[in-house]
Amino acid sequence: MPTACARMPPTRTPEGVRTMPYSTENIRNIALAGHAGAGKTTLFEALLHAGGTIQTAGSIERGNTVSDFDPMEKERRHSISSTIASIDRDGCHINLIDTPGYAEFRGPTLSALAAVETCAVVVDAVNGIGHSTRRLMHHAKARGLARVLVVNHIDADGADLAGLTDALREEFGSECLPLNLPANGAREVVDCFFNPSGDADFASVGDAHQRIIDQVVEVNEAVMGHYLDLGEQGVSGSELHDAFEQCLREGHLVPICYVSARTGAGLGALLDVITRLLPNPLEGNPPPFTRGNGALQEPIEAVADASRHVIADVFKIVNDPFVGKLSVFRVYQGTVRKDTQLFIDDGKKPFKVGHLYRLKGKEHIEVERAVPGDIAAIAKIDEIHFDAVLHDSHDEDHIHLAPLDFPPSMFGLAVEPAHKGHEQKLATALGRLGEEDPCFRVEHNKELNETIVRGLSDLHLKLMLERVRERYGVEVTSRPPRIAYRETIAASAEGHHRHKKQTGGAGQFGEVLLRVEPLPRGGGFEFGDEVRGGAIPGQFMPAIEKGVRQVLEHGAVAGYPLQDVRVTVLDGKFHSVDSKEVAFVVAGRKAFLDAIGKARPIVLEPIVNLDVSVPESHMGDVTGGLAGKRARILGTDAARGGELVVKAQVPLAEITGYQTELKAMTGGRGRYALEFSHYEPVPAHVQRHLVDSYRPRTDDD
Ligand SMILES: Nc1nc2c(ncn2[C@@H]2O[C@H](COP(=O)(O)OP(=O)(O)OP(=O)(O)O)[C@@H](O)[C@H]2O)c(=O)[nH]1
Ligand SMILES: [Mg+2]
Repeated sequence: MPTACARMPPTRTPEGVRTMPYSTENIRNIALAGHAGAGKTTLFEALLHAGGTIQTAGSIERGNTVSDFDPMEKERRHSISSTIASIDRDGCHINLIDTPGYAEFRGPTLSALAAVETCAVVVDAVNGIGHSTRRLMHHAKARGLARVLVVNHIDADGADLAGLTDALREEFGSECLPLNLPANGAREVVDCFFNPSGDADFASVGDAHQRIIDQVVEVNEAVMGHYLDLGEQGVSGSELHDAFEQCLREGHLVPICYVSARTGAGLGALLDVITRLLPNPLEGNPPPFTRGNGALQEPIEAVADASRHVIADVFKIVNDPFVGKLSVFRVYQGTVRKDTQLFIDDGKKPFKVGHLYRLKGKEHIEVERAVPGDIAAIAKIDEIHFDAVLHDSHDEDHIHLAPLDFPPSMFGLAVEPAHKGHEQKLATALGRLGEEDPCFRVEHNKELNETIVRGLSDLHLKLMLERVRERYGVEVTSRPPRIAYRETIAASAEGHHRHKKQTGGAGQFGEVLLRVEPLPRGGGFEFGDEVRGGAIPGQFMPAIEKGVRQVLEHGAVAGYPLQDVRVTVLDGKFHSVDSKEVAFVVAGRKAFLDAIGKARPIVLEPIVNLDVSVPESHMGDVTGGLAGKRARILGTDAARGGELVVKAQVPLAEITGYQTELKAMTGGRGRYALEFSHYEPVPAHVQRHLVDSYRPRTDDD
């Protein structure tokens, strides 16, 4: 069996801060994700307490937890941003990240997934699987993370743990297997991995043990051979650990663990699973780093070797008006030390790491170094931005970590300061908040001289604007939301443009023939080059791509960003004197517009998953109301307190004023939550209206 990390004695920094020396293989990085109210923040607190990081555990109700320290989080009793703290146990250094469950704060949650090997998806034993559970399981899988399902609230009355376990396996696959089981009326849990027998509240410990061992040995022929020949005792600990880790990496096993963050049941067992079984930064799937831009991007490997050049990725920014900017990063390669000089992305000028910190909620604890795999923070370097790659040599210029699949920011509001003269203050405040939450975007519409903020829901924008007032003292007025439509094409077509201009001196010449093809929904954008025989020299491809991207950004038929399209340059002509970058930018853009015109352009609208919780007596009003909004009702679930949850998919454009409507319909007793689901073509009459009201920018060539 794998042993826990080697024990090492603690040391003290000159300031007297107690630190444990640890190397990469002793690190575990875990994000707690899951639906709102599942108990992540309480579990985070309970684990810090059980692991000895804090002496007493706070609670959400008392507002004294390590996470949720922000006044707005305390007031709302929900997490809004991610929080990091660590546990030193059995020689392991566990970096835990608590993340918000509300779909509006998916930005900070997904950002945290980029920094960890394991995502623990926390499920509330009473309320069961929700949209967010599915979404987060999907995101974690897509990112190649090891996943663990943590069933919390096992102490609660009415928890049907056997039923939930079946439901989890039905929903997420038979690879979801209990690693421990609740026992003694959910007052404790009994391990089923290291332990082949015992009594549990439901299911047989022996069977659970057998199933998990069978699943683990299946991935590796050599281990399987030993197992079949010699039985479990013939398989060595390290063999089993390696096979277990491989299972997690390949998604062949998703362990289920049971806890009560309130009573403490299962916490020790969960910590044991973390230290003994979960991947360290040398294991797991490699992080998706690439070098280069556009079509020239190639994957590269960051090697978790402490002596190599530094590669680190910034996954969280906090702008405190008093303390300044805090940049939190994960080290992938090399060692970041106090006094190291680091470059930001492709910047030429380095900055010096004055102080390096480990985080414990809002506390910053000074450390000397951060080894590969560790999470650390630097203060007061204004140039650092979210997603920046920090490195210590120009050999690592042009390196990026693949972006996360953030949901699109569908809700928009046009905002302005309530008091004249506060324009600059507002711009600064919005910019700072945009740095903290990648799903909160700020745009400036030059034509209308309008600032638009975009976010994931009306609540998201409302809270962000509240922050502007609280943190930066700027009052804001806003106007009704706009819908983030998208454009795409429904057919393949070719487009052509010859750009030729002779104005006195040197001319401009560029000719492009290209093909456009629809990609599946969510396919984004692909750009390829199939030009033969040097008809267009390779050096002009980036210019053509630039022209194409201009259209992607501003749209072709209705003024909305274009997506899900593949563009392939097929042929063209150039002129040895007159062909310049600008000529191919124009030719690329116009050839693309020409192709789109022939490729059945369509406008897409965001469709959201809507959960409306209402007392049973209002059920009919709600479903009736939704029927008039082009909604598809997916079903109805029973929830706590005799409420029903109506689940539906509905176009976002139809429910922008739903808050008021629902309140009126239910006398304030209804609640709803929504989350982006996908894009779908708008009905023909809506498309006609959007296209007719679009006034394209005047041509500028
Ligand atoms: N009975 C019981 N209550 C719990 C347990 N864990 C959390 N709670 C309570 O559930 C509520 C929600 O807990 P949180 O920890 O804030 O949930 P969360 O998942 O962090 O929620 P978000 O931050 O909104 O995503 C609080 O009132 C907790 O006290 C548990 O294991 N048992
Ligand atoms: Mg929370």
